[in-house]
Amino acid sequence: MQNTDFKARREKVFNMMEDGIAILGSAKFVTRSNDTEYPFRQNSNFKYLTGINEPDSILVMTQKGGENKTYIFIRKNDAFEEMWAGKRLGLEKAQDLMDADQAFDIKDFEKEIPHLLLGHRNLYMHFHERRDIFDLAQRISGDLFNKKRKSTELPPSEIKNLGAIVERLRYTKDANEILTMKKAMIATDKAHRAAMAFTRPGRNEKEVAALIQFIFEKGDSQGNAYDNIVAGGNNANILHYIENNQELKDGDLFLIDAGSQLNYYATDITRTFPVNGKFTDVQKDVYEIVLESQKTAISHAWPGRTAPELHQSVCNVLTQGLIDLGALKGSVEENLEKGTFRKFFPHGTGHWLGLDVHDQNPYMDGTGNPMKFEPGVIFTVEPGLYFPKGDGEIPSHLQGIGIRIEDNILITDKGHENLSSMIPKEVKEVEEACEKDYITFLDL
Ligand SMILES: [Mn+2]
Repeated sequence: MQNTDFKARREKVFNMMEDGIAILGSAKFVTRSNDTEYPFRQNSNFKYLTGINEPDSILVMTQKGGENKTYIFIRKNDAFEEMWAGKRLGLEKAQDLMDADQAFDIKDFEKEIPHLLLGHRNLYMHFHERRDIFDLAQRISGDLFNKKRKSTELPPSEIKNLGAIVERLRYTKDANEILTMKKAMIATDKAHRAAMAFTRPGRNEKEVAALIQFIFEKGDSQGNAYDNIVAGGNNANILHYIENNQELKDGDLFLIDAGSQLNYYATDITRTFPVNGKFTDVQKDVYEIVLESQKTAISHAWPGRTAPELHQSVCNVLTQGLIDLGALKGSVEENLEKGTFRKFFPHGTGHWLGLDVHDQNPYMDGTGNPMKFEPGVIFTVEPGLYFPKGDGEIPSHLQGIGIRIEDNILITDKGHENLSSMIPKEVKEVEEACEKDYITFLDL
């Protein structure tokens, strides 16, 4: 990515600000236990505006009288610290990478921030993240106000949500972002195919999970975008099942929701296939209903359409399907009116996708209406049907079946592009993929 991308994005933020100062903190290390930490994961908005991958960093953007300035506070180079904990970017490289006007040592934040705060009416901060920086900025503004109340240079008196501005910009992805997500999809495709080929009765979910993770880490790939769901048989009916440690049984289905990431850009793909490679008749019947609902929803993915419209199209197809399967009684109309499908399809049809797997983009516009699709918007379409074992209200031949099919859709000028169309999805394609030799996916 070019340095100018970050500057261009900040330029757009400046354009949406009225004179003011914006303060945005990086992510922090999160404790795993005692003195060990989880792998560092940068805050997505911070990454989007700076490109910087380090903790203990704060972005400050000021706008006054048409003049825009960007400052970065970050850890200084320190040979001793870097010997223990790894290389740091340092002030100069950070300033260069993100094309900032000036870089400061993060240790000087409290010293420098008062004079940066003065003379701006509006303080832009993320309302829901880094409460510590939020509190600090308010405390320092309060102290300054008490000292300077008779001066012409006052600290900010109004707080605005920076998150809403950045997350609206993130709603449409540029050409670089789209290319990155397409590249991330290569490993995701490979991992799903490898899982289909590798799976057979007697294997454990965790072995398949490890194979997927291996492919997500191999070569230029950069791991998983979220905790992979690797759910055999009835485990598929636990929507966020991540234990991934049970034996796979002959005759069961196998639901895998797994996506790799690249430069933090997520893919999010679900496929469901038979453990032994062949769908039973009833599994196929349910699968075809979910697949039809998914294709119907994707066919409505055009600029100007909305996510609720896609969801409604899914609900219509699934309700008819549930009646055909004998899981629901009565007419399509009365079932839709009562929302009876929710027992078997309790989640939404999809979500925005980008730097976060559930990308932080608005779902509603300023007037309380659903956001309209625009070219560059990317989202998931992931209908499912779930029939948990042991629920006496569910016909016994359906119990234990849990199916979800999820693709990632890009809205284009002319309609849409399915970014995951290469991953087997039709019954015949899936059964053929299950026949393949998994060794070919390992490149050892
Ligand atoms: Mn998803």
